[in-house]
Amino acid sequence: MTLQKIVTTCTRDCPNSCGLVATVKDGRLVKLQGDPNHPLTRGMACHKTTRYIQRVYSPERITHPMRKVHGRWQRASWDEVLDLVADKLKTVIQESGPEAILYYQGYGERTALKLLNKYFFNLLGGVTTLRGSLCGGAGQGAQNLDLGNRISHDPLDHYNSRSMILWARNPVSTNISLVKIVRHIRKQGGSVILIDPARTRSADIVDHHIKPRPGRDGYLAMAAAKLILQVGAEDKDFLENRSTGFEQYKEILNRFTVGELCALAGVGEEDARLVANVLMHQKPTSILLGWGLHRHEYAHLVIRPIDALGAISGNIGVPGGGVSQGFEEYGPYDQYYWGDSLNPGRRTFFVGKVGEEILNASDPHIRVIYTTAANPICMAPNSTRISEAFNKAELVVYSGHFLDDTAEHADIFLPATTFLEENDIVASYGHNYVGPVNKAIQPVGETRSEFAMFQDLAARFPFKDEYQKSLDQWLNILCVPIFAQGADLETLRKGAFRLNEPMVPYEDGIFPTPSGKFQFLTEFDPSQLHKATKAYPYTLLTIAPHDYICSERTFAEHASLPTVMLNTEEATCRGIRDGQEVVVKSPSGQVRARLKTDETMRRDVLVGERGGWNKAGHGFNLLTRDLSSVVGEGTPFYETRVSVEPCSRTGKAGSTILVVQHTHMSPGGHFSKELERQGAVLTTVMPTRGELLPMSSQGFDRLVVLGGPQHPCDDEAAPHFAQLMHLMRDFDAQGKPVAGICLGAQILARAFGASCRPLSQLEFGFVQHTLTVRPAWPTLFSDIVTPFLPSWNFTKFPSACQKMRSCWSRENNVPTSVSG
Ligand SMILES: Nc1nc2c(c(=O)[nH]1)N[C@H]1C(S)=C(S)[C@@H](COP(=O)(O)OP(=O)(O)OC[C@H]3O[C@@H](n4cnc5c(=O)[nH]c(N)nc54)[C@H](O)[C@@H]3O)O[C@H]1N2
Ligand SMILES: Nc1nc2c(c(=O)[nH]1)N[C@H]1C(S)=C(S)[C@@H](COP(=O)(O)OP(=O)(O)OC[C@H]3O[C@@H](n4cnc5c(=O)[nH]c(N)nc54)[C@H](O)[C@@H]3O)O[C@H]1N2
Ligand code: SF4
Ligand SMILES: [Mo]
Repeated sequence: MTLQKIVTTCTRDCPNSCGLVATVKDGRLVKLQGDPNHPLTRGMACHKTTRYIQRVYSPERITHPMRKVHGRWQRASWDEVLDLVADKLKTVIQESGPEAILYYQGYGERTALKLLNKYFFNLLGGVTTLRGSLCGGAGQGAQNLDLGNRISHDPLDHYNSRSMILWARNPVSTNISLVKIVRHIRKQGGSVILIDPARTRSADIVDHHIKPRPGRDGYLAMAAAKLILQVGAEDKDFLENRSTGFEQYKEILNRFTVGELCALAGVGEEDARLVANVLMHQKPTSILLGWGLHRHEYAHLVIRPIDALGAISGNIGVPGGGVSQGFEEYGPYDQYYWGDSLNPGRRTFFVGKVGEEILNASDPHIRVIYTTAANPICMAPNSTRISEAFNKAELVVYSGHFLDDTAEHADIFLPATTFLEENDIVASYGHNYVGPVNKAIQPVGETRSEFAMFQDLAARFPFKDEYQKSLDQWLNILCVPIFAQGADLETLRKGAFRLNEPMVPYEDGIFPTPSGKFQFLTEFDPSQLHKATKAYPYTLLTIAPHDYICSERTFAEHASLPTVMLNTEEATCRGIRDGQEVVVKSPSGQVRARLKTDETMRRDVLVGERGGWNKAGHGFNLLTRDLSSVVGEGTPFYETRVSVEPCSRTGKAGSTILVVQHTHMSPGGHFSKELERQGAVLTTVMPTRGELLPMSSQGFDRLVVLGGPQHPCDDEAAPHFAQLMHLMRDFDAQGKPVAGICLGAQILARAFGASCRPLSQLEFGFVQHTLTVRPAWPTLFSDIVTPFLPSWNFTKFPSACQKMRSCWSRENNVPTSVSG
C-alpha cells in the first residue's frame, strides 16, 4: 500500500482559494482536507470540497472524448476529435475569417496556464472573445471611479477591525475564512452587521441583519453618512486633504432627509442609526462588499455611496478599515500571454448578452463556439436566447466535466481534468496568496488538462513551435512577475506565496485617480432606479447555493424541483403555502419550483439558489434579463422581476400519480423526479412501512410501481402484492397507464398472468440489448415525460430489457415496464 499526501490549492470559483492536502492511497484520492500551513485558510476546507472526491470519481463524469453524430453522443478518440476541431477552425478561418469563431472562457478554473487558452486563439488570428463579466464587473467599475483602482484590504488585516459590515455578502456559504474573522471581531466585543435583503446563513453569525430593498442600499449608505455629518463625526482631515467632490456629494445628501432616504432604501431609521453608530464608535470598521451588489443595473449608485460612507467615517486607508471587495485572480501573471496585443481590435461580445450578441452577429456570423470551464446556457442570463444562439452554430466545442446544459448543446465534448489531476499555479480573487496546484492523482479515464488539450491542438497549426512548450517552461514564462517578487517555481510548488500587495491599500492617502484623491460621487439621478410592476411584483435574487459552486453539480444531484423562498404573509396573500408547487414567471420564461415560506423575509423579493441546470428544471436564468450594468459591464441578474402563482392542476401537467415504493433504498429517482418536473402530483405509498394501498384507482390518473429487494412471487414476505396486482388491473381497466420498474415490472407481469422466470443465461453487469417494441412509451407517460426517456429507458440498462420481455400489459400488447 502506498499513501501519499499532496499539498495543493482549491482552484474552484471561490474567493477562499484554500490550501489543501490531498491524501492518495494506492493512486486513489481518499481524502481532501485543509492545509494547516496555509497562512490565511489555516486548515480550512468547506464541505463542498471534502465531498469533491465524489465528483472526481462520479459515474456521471465524462471521462473520454465524445462527438455527436446525428444528434447522439458517440465515444471518440482524442486524435479524432482534435482533428475534427482543427479542420473546422481552419476551414472557418479560411472562408469567413477568425472572428467567425467565438471563444467563451468561463469561471470554472482560473489558473496561470489558463492564460494560454486565449493565447492559442490569438495565435490562430484573433477570434471573437468576451468582454464584461457575469461576476464582478459592476463593482470594480464603480470602485475604480472612487479609488482609481479597486484594491482590497488583505483579509488578514480584518483581524485589526473593531467592527465589520458584510454588505451583500454571505461568507458562511461563499467565503469561509471570513467566518473566523467575524467570530474574532465579535469575541473582542465588536459588532458585525449583515446587510442583505435575503436571509442567508450568514445572518446566524452576525449581531444585526438589515434587509434593504435590493439595489437601493445606496440610500441607506447616504442616510448613515448624513447621521455622521449631523453630529460632526466625519473624518475632516480625509475629506479636506485626500478627497475631491465632497461638497457636491453633500449637496446630493441635502436633497433628502434621513427619513426619506431610509424609506427609499426600505429600511427603518434605526437601521441607518445602527450603521452610523458602529462606524462612529467602533472604529476601524471593515466594510466588505459582496458580489450580490454587482448584479444590479445601477450598481454604481449603491457602491459609490458605500465608498463615500467609508470615506466620511474615516475608514479608508486605515488598518482594519476599508471598503473591500475582491482581488485580481489573473493579476500576478505576465498578461502578454493572453495574446491580445497580437491582434488588436478584434471583435468582442458582452458576456451578459451573449445570446443576443451571437444571434445578431454578422460579417462574419458566428460559425464555431468553443467553450472552456463554463456553462453559459445555465449561468448567463436569458438562457433561451443562448440556447438558440448555440443551436445556430455549425460546431460547438465544450471542454468540461459533465453533460450540463452547455455540453448538451455541443458537438464535441473534450473531457477535462479537475484540479486534482493537474499541475498549475493559482492566484485568488479573495486574498493575496498564490498557491500550487499539484497533481494528486493520474487523470481519471482519458481526461486531459486544458493545457494538454491546447498543446495537442496547436500541434495541428503552423504556430506550433511558438505554442508548444513544456508545462514548466510555460509556468516559468507566465510567472515572471511573481519571480520578480522573490519566488521561483520550486517555492511556488511547495505552498502559498504572498504577493507583494498592500495589507492596507491607500494608506499613504494617494489614490490612482486623475486627481490623485478619493473621488466622491457628484451626480445622482434617482429617477434611473427601477420600479417593480404590478404584474411582476418580486425581485428575483438567485444567490450562491450553500452546497455547490455555481452549476458545478451532477444531474442526479438535483432535487425534482428547485426551491424558492417568499415571505409567509405575502404567500398567504397569493393563496399559496409552504411546500406547495408554484410557477415563477418573468417576461422571458417560467420555472416550476417548490415554495418555502419565511416570515423574516422582505415581502418584495423571491429568493432562489443559482446554478441548477435547465435540463433538470432548475434553470433560473430562463427568467433573467440580459442587460449590462451602466458602469463596469457587469451583468445585472437581479434586475429580474417575477410573479409567483400556484401550479395549475388541470390537464396533462396536473396528472395525479400513485407511486408504490417497496423500500426506502429504492426511491423514485430520475423517473419520479422527471414526472414531478413536468407537473405531475405524486402520492407515494410504502406498504412495507405499514402504509395502506388505496382500494381502487379512483382519484389517480396513473400508477408507478418501483423496484425493491423482494422476490416478485414471495407473497408471504410481501402480503401487499395481492392488493397491488388488483390495483394494477383496476388502473388498466380504467384505461389509466401503469408503469413498473424492476420489481414493479415483474409484479405487473404477474398481475396480467404472464410468467416471471429467471433468464436462461447468467446475467451479470451490462449486456448488449436492443429495443423490442418501440412505441410503448408514447401511449403511456410520454405525454408528460418527453425529454429524458429516450436516453435512459431501454438503452442504458440492457439486462433489464431482457427481464422485461415477459412483462406485458393488455393495453395494445406493449411493455409497460422499464428498469432505471
Ligand atoms: N457555496 C458557494 N460558494 C460560492 C459560490 C457558490 O455558488 N456557492 N460562488 C462563488 C462565486 S462565483 C462568487 S461571485 C461568490 C459570491 O459570493 P457572495 O457575494 O458572498 O454571494 P452571493 O450569493 O453571490 O451574493 C451575496 C448576497 O448579496 C445579496 N444581495 C443581492 N442584491 C443585493 C442588494 O442590492 N443589496 C444587498 N445589501 N444585498 C444584496 C444576496 O441576497 C446574497 O445573499 O461566491 C463564490 N463562492
Ligand atoms: N441567475 C444568476 N446567474 C448567475 C449568477 C447569479 O448570481 N445569478 N452569478 C454569476 C457568477 S458570480 C458567476 S462567476 C458565473 C459563473 O458562470 P460559469 O463559469 O459559466 O459557470 P460555472 O457553473 O461556474 O461553470 C464552470 C464549469 O467549469 C468546469 N470546470 C472547472 N474546472 C475546469 C477546468 O479546469 N477545465 C474545464 N474545461 N472545466 C472546468 C466546472 O465543472 C463547471 O462545469 O455565473 C453567473 N450566473
Ligand atoms: S470551494 Fe472555496 S471554501 Fe471550499 S475548499 Fe474550495 S476554496 Fe475552500
Ligand atoms: Mo462569481
